[in-house]
Amino acid sequence: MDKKVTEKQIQWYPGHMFKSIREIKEKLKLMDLVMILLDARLPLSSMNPDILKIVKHKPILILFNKMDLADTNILNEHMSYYEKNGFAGLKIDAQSQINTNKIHEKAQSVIKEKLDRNKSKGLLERPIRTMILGIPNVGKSTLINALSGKKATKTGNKPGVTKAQQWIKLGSNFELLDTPGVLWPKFGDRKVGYHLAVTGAIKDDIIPMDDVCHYALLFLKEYYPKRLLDKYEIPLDMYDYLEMLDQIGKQRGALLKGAEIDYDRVYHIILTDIRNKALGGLSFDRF
Ligand SMILES: Nc1nc2c(ncn2[C@@H]2O[C@H](COP(=O)(O)OP(=O)(O)OP(=O)(O)O)[C@@H](O)[C@H]2O)c(=O)[nH]1
Ligand SMILES: [Mg+2]
Repeated sequence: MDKKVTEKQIQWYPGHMFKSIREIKEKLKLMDLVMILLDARLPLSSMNPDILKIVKHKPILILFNKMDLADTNILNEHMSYYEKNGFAGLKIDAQSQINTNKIHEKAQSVIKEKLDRNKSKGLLERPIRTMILGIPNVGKSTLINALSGKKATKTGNKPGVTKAQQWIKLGSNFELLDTPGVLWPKFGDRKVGYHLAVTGAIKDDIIPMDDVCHYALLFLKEYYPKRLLDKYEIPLDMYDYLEMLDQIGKQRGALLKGAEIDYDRVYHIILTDIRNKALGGLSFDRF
């Protein structure tokens, strides 16, 4: 079958994201600190430049979430990069609650001067007021539920689950504002759009599947060729995108009547395997 690879600029910036940005600006002055959740698999592509511009004068704690899905060595490199640039950071897995118990102490250290000042003025210690910011589907609501020890907010394995801001008070540690995930109007680098699409930050029904899977397979071929061999029996000397698609289709039995490859099913297999760690921990951003 002749398949033509299309190239489109990926974009997703509906009106509710624009509105969310305005609401974030309005609430900012109430915050002691802001927490930016990045996706540990793409610590550069998942940093929203518009958000960073808005919050850059506030104390910031960066949480690298979904550490369980990332390639650990590459994640550590990115964490050092952010640290060198003056950001406090912590890697976490909000779903399995790894390192989430360290967040309060880390947040306290970021705003230590303010806390010390308040203490010397004799002010009573109060919960740290913070907002959780990040791209869609990065795990903001899951983190809030982990910190609160109950299902305080709705979560889901697709972008755009949280529709409005919501305050959650957590005993004496935090007062947290959950916010809807936001992207920005235009991704400067095409790779950013691909990384966001592959990992599920952009609604699947608006992404050009063929184009995104093309990018993903060539990326995996470059950085993780052995995993393609182990998972789909793609030979190490096979580099052609269409041949790789056909191989996955045959190996997984994604066939139409007449034994033609069912490409839509192949796209689904690729993205699901990447997102569910069936190909191991992956890091998409590289220096
Ligand atoms: N593997 C893994 N999955 C996670 C982690 N944190 C969250 N998830 C999953 O990621 C998906 C999205 O989580 P949410 O908490 O709804 O994400 P959100 O950032 O609130 O998304 P929006 O409200 O759409 O902006 C859910 O399926 C979570 O179970 C993590 O650390 N590791
Ligand atoms: Mg949410």
